[in-house]
Amino acid sequence: MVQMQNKAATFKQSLLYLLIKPQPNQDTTVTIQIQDKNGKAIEKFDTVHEKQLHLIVVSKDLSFFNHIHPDYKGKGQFTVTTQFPAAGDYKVIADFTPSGMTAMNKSQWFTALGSAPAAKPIEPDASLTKVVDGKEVTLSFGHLMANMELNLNFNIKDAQTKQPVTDLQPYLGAVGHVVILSQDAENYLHVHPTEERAKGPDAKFMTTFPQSGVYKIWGQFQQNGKVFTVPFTVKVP
Ligand SMILES: [Cu+2]
Repeated sequence: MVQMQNKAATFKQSLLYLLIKPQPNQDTTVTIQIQDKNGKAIEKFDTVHEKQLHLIVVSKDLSFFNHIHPDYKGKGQFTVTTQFPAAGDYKVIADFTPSGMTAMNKSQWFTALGSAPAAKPIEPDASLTKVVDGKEVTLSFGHLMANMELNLNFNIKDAQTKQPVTDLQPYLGAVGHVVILSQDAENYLHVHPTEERAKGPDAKFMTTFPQSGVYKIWGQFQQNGKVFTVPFTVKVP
């Protein structure tokens, strides 16, 4: 993909047109054009979790995760300025609901030019308790298996005092937002909060893992006006 240097990379799908000038470590404008099979712009989108478009950006090894919200410019076009931390392959996933249609996601791989750092291995976590931004977060499941709806629970404590956190603020209209991808980033799972108005210490969600394998899960929550993101890697038997 070296020939893309100094040129924008463009991708076309029936519903998505991504325009990216992929440069690592500097402001990069991502333009998303959403259109129908005939190339006609889709112009109306439902607001879902407070936004018309949710954009997830991950590195190929899933070590980098970003969840951003492009601005709607009209005529099916959204833009956002963001940064990609290093050279290498990234997947951009657009999650949106054209008015009158069901929620959908469209994605595209692209490459930020330069010499990419070595990929980090994607290995299941030995412990499902993580400390992030002073919070100790423990992930638990009802019964972890493929192809069956199951509950995920994030229990959140203050890492220092071990006191339960009970003042989570709504983030995107709910107690939190959870993104799950299969190890190869091909499966993007829909996750729904089951108690949207909860404030902690527990945040509960539901999803279905389509098949056994390794998945990465990012839970995002807000306290004191700040969003924190907790990653977990699990193996679904
Ligand atoms: Cu979002």
